[in-house]
Amino acid sequence: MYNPLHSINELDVLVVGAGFSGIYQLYHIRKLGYSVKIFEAASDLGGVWFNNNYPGCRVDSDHPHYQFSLPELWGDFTWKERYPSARELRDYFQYVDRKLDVKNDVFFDTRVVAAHFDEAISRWIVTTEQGHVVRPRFLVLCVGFASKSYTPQFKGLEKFKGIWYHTAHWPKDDVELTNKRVGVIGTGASGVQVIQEAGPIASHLTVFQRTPNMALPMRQKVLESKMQEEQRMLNPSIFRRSRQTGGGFSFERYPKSLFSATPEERLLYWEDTWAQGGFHFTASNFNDFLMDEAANREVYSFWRDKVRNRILDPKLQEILAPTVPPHPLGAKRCSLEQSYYEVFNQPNVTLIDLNQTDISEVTSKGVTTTNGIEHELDVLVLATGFDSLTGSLTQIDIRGVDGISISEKWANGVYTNLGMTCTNFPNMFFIYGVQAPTAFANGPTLIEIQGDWVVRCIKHMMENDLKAIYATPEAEAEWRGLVINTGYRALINRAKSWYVGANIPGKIVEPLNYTGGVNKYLEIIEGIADRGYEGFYFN
Ligand code: N01
Repeated sequence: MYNPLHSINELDVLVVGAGFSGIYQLYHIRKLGYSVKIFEAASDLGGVWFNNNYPGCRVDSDHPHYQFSLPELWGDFTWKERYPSARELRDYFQYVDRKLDVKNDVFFDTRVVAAHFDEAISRWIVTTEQGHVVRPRFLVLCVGFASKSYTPQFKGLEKFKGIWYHTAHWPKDDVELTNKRVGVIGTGASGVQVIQEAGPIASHLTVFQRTPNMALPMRQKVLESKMQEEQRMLNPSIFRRSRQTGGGFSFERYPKSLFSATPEERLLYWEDTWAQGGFHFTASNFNDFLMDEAANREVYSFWRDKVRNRILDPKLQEILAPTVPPHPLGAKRCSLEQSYYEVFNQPNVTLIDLNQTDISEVTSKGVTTTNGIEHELDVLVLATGFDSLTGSLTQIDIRGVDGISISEKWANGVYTNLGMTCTNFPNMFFIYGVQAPTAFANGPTLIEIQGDWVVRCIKHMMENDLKAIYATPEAEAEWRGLVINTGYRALINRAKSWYVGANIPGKIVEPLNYTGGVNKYLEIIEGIADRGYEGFYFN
């Protein structure tokens, strides 16, 4: 049978992944007239929004921030909700395809398993799972930060007779939760969303919590199309402003330290940002709340009191919003919730504090905890997260000029230049990954900033007939130093979370994100390009 992949051998650019990052690359590279294709492991566009189907899945960035800023794409798409669901985002990606004709250049169900650089021809030799080989000059990895799921080795999991899924592998056909006994392990962003969805419909819901989520009110709302039309003219300003702020949103930290404000000023300001909903509370908070422990504690107290007011049982209050915080607020990602805390007031919901009684094993009937109680379940949801940031790349056999793989290179700590390139891996770029502001940025804003940098670099090389770009080891060491030093200064890294790799047993624990802010990051990377790619050399 004819397979169009066979006709492709040499390409200017191969993009891996057809989510926001990959489509943005395709759009720009194609415009420049270079040959480019996307290889995508899944069967449709959308990246995480195609793969994540678990009940309640939706984005935590509010409208209009979570979309492409390309003028062709925001003029006539009408969003339904302030925080769109995964389903709505999948519709958006179909709209993007209709507008930009994306799918013609995407090979779906095409998983890249290896990429080896051949220095003699300055090309990447890329192999897919089906054994196809292509040789692009440039390899742009747009595989996201959460494409390698993490399932803990629970004893006995294989014996469970009910249905179990990790949230990232939830099937496309609905799994019925109505009137079922549902268990959820994990209370991160995925867990919170499943829990508030399952609580009202399950016959019984058992939540296994290790660390409480300092969740913030989402304040979801339906978007009226007339209001959207009126506000659209602001979009260009909002998208430009998003590049000028620390978090990649159009709102910024309050330009004052917490204790320089009076208690009244603080309270009124917090009430205001709390009422706005979502990350307005954290991203617009006092400018030292993620640097100063005492300031952070004040913010925590405000959060704790707000949350406790919604929980009826004092014992549950203490488990969900403890008197003493387990870590600084913001050191683990705060989720956005709509009815999360009310779920625990329901009589059909049990909260297990794993710090008091841990999971001992999974049995054929459910989950047993160390106090000897067996929690019988029909459906077990593992909302246990991802080998974030590095796992997306280390799961591919990527080898640079010296034959060393990316996972070998990072075995004792991550080294990148600018969170987009690596020494000894010439002509390879990655977007929305490790050592960039990834975890602390609105996705599309950072993806477009990094995407522009990569496109500019490729254009510069094509126009000047430069075969390969190499990051110098000195520049890489300097970037790592900056990421580690700024990271350890911030409270953001004071929790056992995926921000620092502490969620994966055996993974090196260190700051994995650049915490200097999206605006500062943009200034740095643009400066480097303006100065003729300082820290890189070409041949
Ligand atoms: O994963 P997580 P996630 N026994 O790592 C628990 C993005 N995202 O999929 O905190 C018991 O945050 C673990 O407990 P603890 C977003 O950036 C976005 O929820 O380590 N429990 C934790 O509660 C997000 O931050 C959206 O003590 C165990 C949970 O599992 C990132 O993806 C939606 C355990 C894992 O939480 C990851 O979120 C979804 C064990 N052995 C995801 N091992 C939106 O935009 C782990 N846990 C809405």
